Amino acid sequence: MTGVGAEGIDHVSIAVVDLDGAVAFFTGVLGLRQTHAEVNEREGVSEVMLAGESGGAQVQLISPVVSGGAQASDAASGGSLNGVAKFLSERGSAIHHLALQVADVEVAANAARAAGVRVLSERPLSGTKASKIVFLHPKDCHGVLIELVQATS
Ligand code: V0V
Ligand code: CO
Repeated sequence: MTGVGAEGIDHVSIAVVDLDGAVAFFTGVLGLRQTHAEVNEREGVSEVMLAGESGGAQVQLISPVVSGGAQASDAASGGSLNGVAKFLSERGSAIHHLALQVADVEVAANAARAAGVRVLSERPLSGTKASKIVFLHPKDCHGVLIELVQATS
């Protein structure tokens, strides 16, 4: 294994202001199919996973959830913003992160640290479908927020 040992692309994540509208576009216009949806309370996001007929990498749509079930447009207008709401208020809907598959996220995170890349949590966090994830700082990854994903076994 070289470095972090990324094995492939798990998902490309897009932060969107209008989650329902984005799902309608990615399914109805682009032809992907929704495979999963969940709310990740810790990250403060509502997320939808989409995949194409041939499988391969997924597309993840994320939008902030704020208390009371309000949406990104409300979060962006004031109050304390979570990371994704802040991102949306600064950039609008845009590609947010690239998630790479790894066999063992703790080993991968240590390899990233050894390469001088900032890992944004000391321990792995819980991601989509109970996967184990860590994030790498975009400033250490050529401007791209990278997520490392160990799928649930
Ligand atoms: C911020 N920056 C980004 C970025 N977000 N650059 C590329 N891609 C992004 N997504 C830049 C920003 O423009 C600043 O650059 C700099 O990084 C510092 O940003 P900041 O606005 O001051 O924001 P911070 O420092 O408060 O937070 C940024 C980070 C934060 C990336 C550290 O958002 C974070 O910890 N993210 C990891 C968690 C996360 O994103 N969760 C949501 C997805 P300049 O202006 O200084 O040049 S959850 C998920 O995907 C799950 C659950 C899953 O897939 O299973
Ligand atoms: Co993700």
